[in-house]
Amino acid sequence: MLNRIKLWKNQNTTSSTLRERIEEIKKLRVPEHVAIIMDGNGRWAKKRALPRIAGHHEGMKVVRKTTKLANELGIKTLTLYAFSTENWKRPKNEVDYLMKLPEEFLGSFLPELIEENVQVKMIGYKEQLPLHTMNAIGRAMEDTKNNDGLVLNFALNYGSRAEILDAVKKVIKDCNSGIMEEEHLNEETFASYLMTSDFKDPDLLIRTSGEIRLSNFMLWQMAYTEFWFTDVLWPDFNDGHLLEAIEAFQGRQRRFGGV
Ligand code: V07
Repeated sequence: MLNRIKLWKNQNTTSSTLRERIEEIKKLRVPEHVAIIMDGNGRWAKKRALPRIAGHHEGMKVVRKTTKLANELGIKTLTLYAFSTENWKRPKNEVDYLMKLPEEFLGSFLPELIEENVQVKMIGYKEQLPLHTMNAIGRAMEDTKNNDGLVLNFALNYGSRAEILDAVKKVIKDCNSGIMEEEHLNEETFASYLMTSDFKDPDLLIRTSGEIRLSNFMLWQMAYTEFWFTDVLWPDFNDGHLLEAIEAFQGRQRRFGGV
């Protein structure tokens, strides 16, 4: 009988439920800004002999679940890389489908996001995006602008080198017109020229699907960001994986936070 009690206790302490892990995470420093490169949607579909767009659609559902948990954990900003400036090179049918996903996502989930006090934002070059896409996102941003819970920030048609170059050009313009003085240009004032001027730098970057690179994502902003990579494909990414990434982040904080 004693043995059985011991065994039961051991099992109970070695495998925590998601709920228990969430409560432990919330006792420590939760990253304020988490950025995710949601990679592996096409590969997920290929493994199942499905068209790539099926992977993108499955990935969209994971965006919803990830947002919910991030909000619950008290993460303040979740930036999701949904479409890069390089993604226009993909087949036209795939690009057309991707450009419909924001509408589909918001059509299904905007009421819930409003209910959960989430604020929708975006960074990226809006001008090249189809009008139907921008209208849907613009409406969602307007409808959620007074919410003060999680900021759900989509990077769409975003590229970091172009962003930095554009910032440099604006700085030069402002210097020539006298709005800006060279002596006042520093890391903080320069950052205010970037698309991310509303946000603090990411504390944690997650990239799925086994690629270990930044792919032109927030190069300036990630100077001090902790990176967490996983082989898990984005459509397979679940709550347990997000908790694992944050637990790893908190483990690094504990080791290096002392001095
Ligand atoms: C996209 C689903 C997630 C995996 C990565 C690629 C495919 C959600 C959005 C979205 C964007 C803006 C917005 C609301 C939702 C989205 C694109 C692709 C282009 F305001 N998922 N998702 N946009 N994928």
